Amino acid sequence: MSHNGNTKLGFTQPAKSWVQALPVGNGRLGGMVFGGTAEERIQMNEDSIWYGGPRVRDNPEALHNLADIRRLLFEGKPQEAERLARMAMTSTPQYFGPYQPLGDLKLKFEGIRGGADDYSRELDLETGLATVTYTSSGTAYRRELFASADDQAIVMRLTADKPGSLTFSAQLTRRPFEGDMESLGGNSVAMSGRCGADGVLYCAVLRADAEGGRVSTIGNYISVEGADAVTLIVTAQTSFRHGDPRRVCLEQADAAALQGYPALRERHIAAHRAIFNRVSLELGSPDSGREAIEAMPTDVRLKRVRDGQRDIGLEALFFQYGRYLLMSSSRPGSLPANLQGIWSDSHTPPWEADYHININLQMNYWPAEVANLAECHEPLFDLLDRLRVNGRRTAKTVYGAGGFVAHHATDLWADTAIQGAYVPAVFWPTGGAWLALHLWEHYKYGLSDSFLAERAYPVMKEAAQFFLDFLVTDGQGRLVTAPSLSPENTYALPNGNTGCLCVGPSMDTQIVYALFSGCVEASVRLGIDGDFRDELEQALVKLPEPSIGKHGQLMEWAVDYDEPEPGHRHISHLFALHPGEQITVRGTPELARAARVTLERRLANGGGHTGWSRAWIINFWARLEDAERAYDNLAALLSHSVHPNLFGDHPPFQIDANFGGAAAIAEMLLQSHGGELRLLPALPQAWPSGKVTGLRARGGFEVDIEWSDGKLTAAVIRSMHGGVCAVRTDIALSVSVEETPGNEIIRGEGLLRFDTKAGLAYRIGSV
Ligand code: FUC
Repeated sequence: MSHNGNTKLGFTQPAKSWVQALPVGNGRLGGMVFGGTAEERIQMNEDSIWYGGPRVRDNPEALHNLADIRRLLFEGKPQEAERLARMAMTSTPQYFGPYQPLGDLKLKFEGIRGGADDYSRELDLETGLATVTYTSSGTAYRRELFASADDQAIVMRLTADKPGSLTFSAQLTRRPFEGDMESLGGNSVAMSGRCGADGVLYCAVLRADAEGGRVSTIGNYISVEGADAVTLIVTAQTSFRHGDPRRVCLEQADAAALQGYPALRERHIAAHRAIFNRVSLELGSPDSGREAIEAMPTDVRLKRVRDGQRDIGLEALFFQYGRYLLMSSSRPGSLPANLQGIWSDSHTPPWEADYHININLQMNYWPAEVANLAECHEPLFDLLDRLRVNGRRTAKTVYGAGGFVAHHATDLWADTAIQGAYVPAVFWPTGGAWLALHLWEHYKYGLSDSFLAERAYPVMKEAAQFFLDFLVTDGQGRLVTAPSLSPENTYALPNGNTGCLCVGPSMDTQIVYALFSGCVEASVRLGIDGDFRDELEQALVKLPEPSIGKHGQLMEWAVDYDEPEPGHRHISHLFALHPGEQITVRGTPELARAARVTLERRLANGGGHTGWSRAWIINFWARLEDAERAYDNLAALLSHSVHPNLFGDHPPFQIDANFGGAAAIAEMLLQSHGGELRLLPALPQAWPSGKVTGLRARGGFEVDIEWSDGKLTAAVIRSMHGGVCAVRTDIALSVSVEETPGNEIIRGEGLLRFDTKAGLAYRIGSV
């Protein structure tokens, strides 16, 4: 196998299971490449294939029971409140339908018997190409596959080193819910169907163009005989986007075929590289004897890591893989990356493979800005636009409130109702508010005033309006959410009872604090909405402060309850530490210490057992600038919570660990919350030297950092918008404008501030 560097996954066998297959995607279409020799299976997805249609599910009983539910909570009777909420608030029907597969592309080859030699199956993150090569009976075969964003098709090229060697059948299948198969004559077949009585219509088209030999259709099959080379094109669409998905599939397949393979390939690679290569990461020096390890197959490397050996190249690969997976599952015009990105082979996937918005969907987007994939964030904003419409209705029907609300999970249709009846999760009205903060983050990195005015602020404002109506006064004049809960945790009452539903869980207060403060700042920047701003400011001072409990921990609930499960996977009450910025090491040292106690207690009680939870923990330690704890948890993530193809493991597969883990690696190298850049804030001993280029920082900067012997050696900060740049450092630095070396404008230690001009780069060196 070729040298891996840190941008390739490679195997020396076909995939036996789905989590050994290699993922490709263009945001909307996904493929999992198994790479069999006699039979190939490409399991495929299209992002809008979900079971069932849009529904209005808000429970009409909710509003007139709301006061009673609140009263029971204030009286300290959570179980009675929960009983009533379960019946009066849970939506009807209770569940929305799951995300489902498009189907499989299956190839069956003639003349390939027994074992194949020189087998290799690779995924090149830099080009987005999956490649399968092997030799059989003296003939060398090669397959190359990618999902093109420009051409909206999955494209596969088959070649062999001897003319006329390609004889195979190709078909589309969708077991166990087969679609209607259609032979289009010539060289194409189609498959179409409907996902439930009121769900989307879908269609997929498969087309084969061969050089040499013969192509024909026989029933549902495409037959290729004695070809020298073949290009297969799959297109797929649903009625979610198009009135006539079949027509669009045919047009897109024709348009792709017309270009021919070399042009399709070249266009794809150029567009893919233009995004992927914005960031590079090298951990350790290139000549530190890692080549031998990096040339090993990915599963072998992973096994070494599970056996306790270190592979920092795999850590860099995991970071780049996170970026690759985000650009493959979330691109402008696609739906957001769901619990499995876009890759799912089940008609009944875990948690419907939906959008869980009490941590998981947000975590998916943590790397988007810092890892220089800002446009991949857009599908989330499109979803928010639709949540806002449905959420107005839910806010009014369920709570009698203005603004918009979304609960703990949503789907293709941007459903905002209370989803399901699992009490620890569902009665949580803060999902939409948390998502709205993603618009604010996007603005803070990119500083586009039109984005703030037209997209971000209106959604943030409406999310805030809901809470201005929904918040109630507790006995002490403070404003709190009720009913709500601390995602998905349970507390113990002194009488032995347990509860989930509560008044004023810390996470809610922290999210509302971040949202209201963000709206205040945004309205000042935009110079609008003075009265609304006053209202928010008056509410802000009535929000409870984060408080410290009997163990020295940050309190999860308004009352310092005991926890039946102290190692719980959710650590919601540390939102203020990450992704929020209310708690910082230097700004609120006591709260930062309490956050540390909370983390230590969770970990001492078995915390971090799901992949995403472990990924969040790394981010927390990075924010606490505890490099070694961050690194230990990264090592634990890689050794316990990833599959052979490096997909994150909940278990089962869930993609948030990939994205949260990638974001955490960035967070260890660069932080920019709280108005200052910190270079290498949590650099572990395991990464004594290295280089990262192209990370983004809030305030409109792009940053390259180099270090050796555990110390920063040089950094370049490119200013996109001008303005003051503040850099926190613990070693003496000098800053000069890069174009005129030696033109030192500042030297110092601690917090360096310097003015920047848009378009100029500033070189930072140690003195
Ligand atoms: C939240 C988590 C679970 C799982 C699910 C999809 O409910 O508590 O661990 O990740 O989302």
